[in-house]
Amino acid sequence: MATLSYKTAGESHGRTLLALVEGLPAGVTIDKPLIDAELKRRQGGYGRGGRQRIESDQVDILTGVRRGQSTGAPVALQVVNKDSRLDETPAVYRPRPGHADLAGSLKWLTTDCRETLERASARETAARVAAGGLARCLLAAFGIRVLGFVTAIGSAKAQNIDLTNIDKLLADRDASDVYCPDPAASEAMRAIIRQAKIDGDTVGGLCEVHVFGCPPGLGTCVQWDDRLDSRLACAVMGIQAFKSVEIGLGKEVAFRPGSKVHDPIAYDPTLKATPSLGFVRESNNAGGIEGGMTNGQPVVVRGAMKPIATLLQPLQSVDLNTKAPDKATYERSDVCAVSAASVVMEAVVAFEMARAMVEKFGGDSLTEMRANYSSYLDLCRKLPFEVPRL
Ligand code: EPS
Repeated sequence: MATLSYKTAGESHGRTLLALVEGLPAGVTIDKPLIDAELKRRQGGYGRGGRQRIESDQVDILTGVRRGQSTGAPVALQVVNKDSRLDETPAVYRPRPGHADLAGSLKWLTTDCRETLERASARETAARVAAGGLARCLLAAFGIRVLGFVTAIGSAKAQNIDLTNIDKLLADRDASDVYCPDPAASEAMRAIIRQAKIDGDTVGGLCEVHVFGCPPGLGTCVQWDDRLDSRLACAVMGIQAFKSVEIGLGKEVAFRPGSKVHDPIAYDPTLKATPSLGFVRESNNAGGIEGGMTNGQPVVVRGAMKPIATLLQPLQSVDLNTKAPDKATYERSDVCAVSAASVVMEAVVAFEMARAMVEKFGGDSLTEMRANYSSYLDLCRKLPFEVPRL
């Protein structure tokens, strides 16, 4: 089966960050300005630390693209670190609770947490945003849009998010420096970040990603690790500092009866031409996925990020060399990176959606994939078949 995959490499203060993307069909128009815009957004958000004033992340597309289009060969992406001084970075002997420091030092048999933290750092997510950018270029060819935003920072929660007008949602999100489309909530979020900074503390929050224009049948129910919901959960949980993932209603399903959870099905022939094929729902509690497959409704994924583990007022720790009690090390860091994390979440969700598209419709080229896509939707519209299917 054709599939799409990627790996990343690179340290926070190493020479560069890399992503190697395999399985991108030939003929996808690569929108470098779009990828760079997402990298820039990842660097932003109210509450970010000093590093982002040093870096100006841009993607270098090293392989697999000719004259602006993918060739079908692996695509190597690079985001160069300006703050590159890996060999000169100081040792860290006092692990930060909540960071990879202690677990990684024990794993790799060292007392210098630097060995672990350089790779564990969320700086690596720049490479994931670049890979997600390629996925978005593929999805754009099918009219699929992926939109992420922040819905909570600390106790400040978004209340009024109108999902019916995607362009307005995007404009409202981009008008907010915490990437939240609700202006009143954005103000409250800023106040929480300001206070955390004064207190020498950090804050986490919630991000939500919506995917519009998905055809039904992406993912599968036949194998647990090929379900689209399990793939999405893996991708989102794989983001540094993410502690929970939800699809649609998420954990709220546990507190309601079935009649208040499942989305009744209706048919509207005027929508037959859309990817929903005319099967409409008044609610989308399933978050667009039933049985591990898209059902034609927007896909909705939510992720919770814990507060950054590096505190200006450090928590209690021990020195790994002496075992004596001491305060955890303070490293330059962010007070809140939830806004940036929403961009990363958007990227990893986009990648999983693109992977599911390649697995269902994949061919070697976008032309072949498009032909498979439209013939599949045509077949769906022709149901029921007059002759037995098999
Ligand atoms: C980050 C870069 C890092 C941190 C942060 C995210 O840069 P530096 O360590 O040089 O300040 O600001 O990384 C972490 C949250 C972490 O835990 O390591 C980035 O580019 O996103």
